[in-house]
Amino acid sequence: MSKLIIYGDIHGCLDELITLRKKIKVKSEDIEVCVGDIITKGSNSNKTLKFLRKKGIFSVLGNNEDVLLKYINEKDKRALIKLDEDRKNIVKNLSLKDIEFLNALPYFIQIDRYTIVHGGLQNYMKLDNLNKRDKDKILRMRYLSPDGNTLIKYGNETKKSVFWADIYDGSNGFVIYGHQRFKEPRLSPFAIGLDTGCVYGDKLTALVIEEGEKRFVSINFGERDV
Ligand SMILES: [Mn+2]
Repeated sequence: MSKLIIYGDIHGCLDELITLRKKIKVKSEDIEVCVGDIITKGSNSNKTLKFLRKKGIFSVLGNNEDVLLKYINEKDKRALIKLDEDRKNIVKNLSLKDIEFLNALPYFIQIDRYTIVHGGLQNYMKLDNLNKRDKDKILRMRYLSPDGNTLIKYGNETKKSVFWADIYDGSNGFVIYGHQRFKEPRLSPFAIGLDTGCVYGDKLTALVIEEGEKRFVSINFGERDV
């Protein structure tokens, strides 16, 4: 039986990804998908991209890839996008194939009843009919107003804000997401958050689904042996 393997935010932590794949014992027939934010912040962003391409690992688009793509594709808006040294270096070292790969990243991937997105979903959204605003929200969603209608800007959440996954009703499948960092994988009735902050010194987590059974496998930042 092949496994479905979903990785949390990698952010250029290639060594940890390689170690995690060894620990999972990935086989050629397994399907591997990333929740986005595969690059930026970590030490090996460009190498990570090449690795994913070579291994046939899929990903959805993350907000960090989105910013780079805006910079690359919308040359007239470049002056408005401030890239730090890390991002400038990544852009400088991208091959045409890397850019093709990034441009092809979708907002969501659906496999069986699982829906993989970077940030999150709101209950009103229809995946087959997303407008530009919905797409932008999918990349950046964390907290919503108490009624669940309005996205709260990063850092502006209050005690009354609700985390999107806590009120998600499962209407677009069981969602696997990243973007919001947690100490441990976060379980909600119809969603699992996988960003456990590897690039910040915590760990890289994968959700492995095999014959309907789910398990988490993690590698600590800097861990090299399994
Ligand atoms: Mn993110």
